[in-house]
Amino acid sequence: MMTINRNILTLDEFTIMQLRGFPAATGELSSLFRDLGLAAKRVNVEVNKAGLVDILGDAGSVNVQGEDVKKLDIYANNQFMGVLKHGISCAGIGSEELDDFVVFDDEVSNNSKYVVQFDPLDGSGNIDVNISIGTIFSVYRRVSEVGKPCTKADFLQAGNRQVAAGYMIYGSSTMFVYATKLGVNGFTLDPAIGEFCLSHPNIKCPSSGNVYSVNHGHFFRYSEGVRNYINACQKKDKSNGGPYTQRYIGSMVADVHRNLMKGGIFMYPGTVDKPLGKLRLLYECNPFAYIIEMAGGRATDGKQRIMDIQPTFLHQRTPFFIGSMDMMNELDTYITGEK
Ligand code: AHM
Ligand code: MG
Repeated sequence: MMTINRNILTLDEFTIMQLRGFPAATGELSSLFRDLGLAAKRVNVEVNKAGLVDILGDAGSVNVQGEDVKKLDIYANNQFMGVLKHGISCAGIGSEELDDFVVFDDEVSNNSKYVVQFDPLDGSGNIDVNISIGTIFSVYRRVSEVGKPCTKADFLQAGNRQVAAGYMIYGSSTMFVYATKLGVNGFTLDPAIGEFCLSHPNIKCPSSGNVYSVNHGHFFRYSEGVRNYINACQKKDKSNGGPYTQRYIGSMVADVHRNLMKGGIFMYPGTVDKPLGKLRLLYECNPFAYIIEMAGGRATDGKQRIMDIQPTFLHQRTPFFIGSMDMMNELDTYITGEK
């Protein structure tokens, strides 16, 4: 008789088991994760063969941010938008690749509880050079009336109203990590069976670490407080938790994933010429802020909690500081000029 290995829990099994503890759960959130997992598997296949087929390279257009769009960005956007549109849980989306929010407006979607915002392929400048990239997503319960098309107000909610958030990393292995108020869990894709399997249960971010991640090339354009903190990182020694190591992949999903697992701090500060930095609040910073807080860390814009910022438009940018609790607290003392 075949024995079933109950040590292995698939994403679906885990999510259904975890969420059925809630009397009000209708299965829509588990269904949403299943849809996102399906899109991620499709994107993973294309990312893995990016060097082989003519899907690699510029699509010859620029996105709404004025950046080159890679073909895989478009492919990933279409996959995520497609599964959400045809699923039963999502009434509309916001995406880095699209000018405006998309209201699905069909009978099933209008009766769905959630809206989702995502960056379908973050760090896509790294595709050509075979470096890890990822997908980032954020889930909100609608504030508009279910049964009708969703509205802009559903998308422009502060991050502290997220119901769930997560990311997929297409790296040396492919992972799907998501957070709900029940905690943060990570699933690794088993390519042999094509399933995400629970591999990193109940992820907690160590309260301190020795990695700092920042683009040093912009050093002289950062504020004095940020420069002072970076200098302090370089001077750390055994007496005060050091020495520190600098790691910056240029792919936020990979940088923040490493720091989440091992402890560390990631910074994308504003600069003299770009005071709001580069990263987008709704589909890059808010989801990671939710995940890190659920794992015991913190995320700010240098002044306030990221998730307390009231968004005003889809592609809004913000300076971003995220990581281990003690390191974030120390950063604060430099930014506020205490040190
Ligand atoms: P993208 O959304 O265009 O891919 O840009 C976001 C990426 C992040 O993953 C990464 O942390 C950052 O851009 C790197 O930017 P820089 O090269 O300016 O340091
Ligand atoms: Mg991005």
